[in-house]
Amino acid sequence: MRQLVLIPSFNSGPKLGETVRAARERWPEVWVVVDGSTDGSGEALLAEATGGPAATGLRVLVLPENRGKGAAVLHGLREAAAAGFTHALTMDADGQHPAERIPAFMAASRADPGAMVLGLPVFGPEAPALRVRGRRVSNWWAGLETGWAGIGDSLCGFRVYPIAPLLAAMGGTRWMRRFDFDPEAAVRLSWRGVRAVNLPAPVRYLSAAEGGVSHFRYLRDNALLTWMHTRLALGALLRLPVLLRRRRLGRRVPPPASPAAATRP
Ligand SMILES: Nc1nc2c(ncn2[C@@H]2O[C@H](COP(=O)(O)OP(=O)(O)OP(=O)(O)O)[C@@H](O)[C@H]2O)c(=O)[nH]1
Ligand SMILES: [Mg+2]
Repeated sequence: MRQLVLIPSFNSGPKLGETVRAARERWPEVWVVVDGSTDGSGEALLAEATGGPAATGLRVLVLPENRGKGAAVLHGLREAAAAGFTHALTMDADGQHPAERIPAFMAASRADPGAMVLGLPVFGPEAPALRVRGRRVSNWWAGLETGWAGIGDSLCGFRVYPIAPLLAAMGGTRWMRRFDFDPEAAVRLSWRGVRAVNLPAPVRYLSAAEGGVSHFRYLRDNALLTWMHTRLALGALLRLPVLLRRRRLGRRVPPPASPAAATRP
């Protein structure tokens, strides 16, 4: 088993350098995929990565054009698999994810290598209510699509994936390349029989003054997520016999009553 930290980054500004430093303090192998960034953050990191022995374990892959978060992760996963890595911890480049949780997540993955270790976000009071409510809806759908197989949070990008089944899942669809990556990865891996281990992960929303950047666009990305859940719900219908059999075997998690109930605080 070989584990690395994989950070997709698109125009993350100065937070990219801070995030990478924090990750490298906790893990020896940290790779960054710079996804067609135009803000100079990639160049600065690239210079650091070619800076002699201090850069050992740091690798920066640069995509010349922006392709989307999922496509950036996929590029990193393929390179990582070719280099002999078996598991990847993905985390955002924008300072929202807790680097101090890397060792605990990697340990959980080592204890159960066949599983995916999913971050269960613990939000502070600054988290936008609309986003927190929206993810409850996404979580409800992910539960339904997997027969309530135990996905704690469908959207959190702080996770450890077993690389081989994720590459197989992504190879089978042309979706999962943008914002639809995180939920679809969890659902498709669950369909492939990959168990979910859920661990808490504090997630911060940084103000612009603190260097926070988000590329989430409410209408565009909610439309993408709605289409994603539509096709995953159809995929779940096709897999209904398998999902029902798994539920009968006892791998069930009690579902909330409805998406509306799931959105109630
Ligand atoms: N949105 C977006 N993110 C990308 C892309 N390529 C790489 N990423 C990285 O994917 C991660 C998630 O992107 P964010 O825009 O922060 O999305 P998010 O954290 O789910 O959304 P917020 O909760 O609003 O911050 C970050 O590390 C981005 O830098 C891309 O094309 N679009
Ligand atoms: Mg973010």
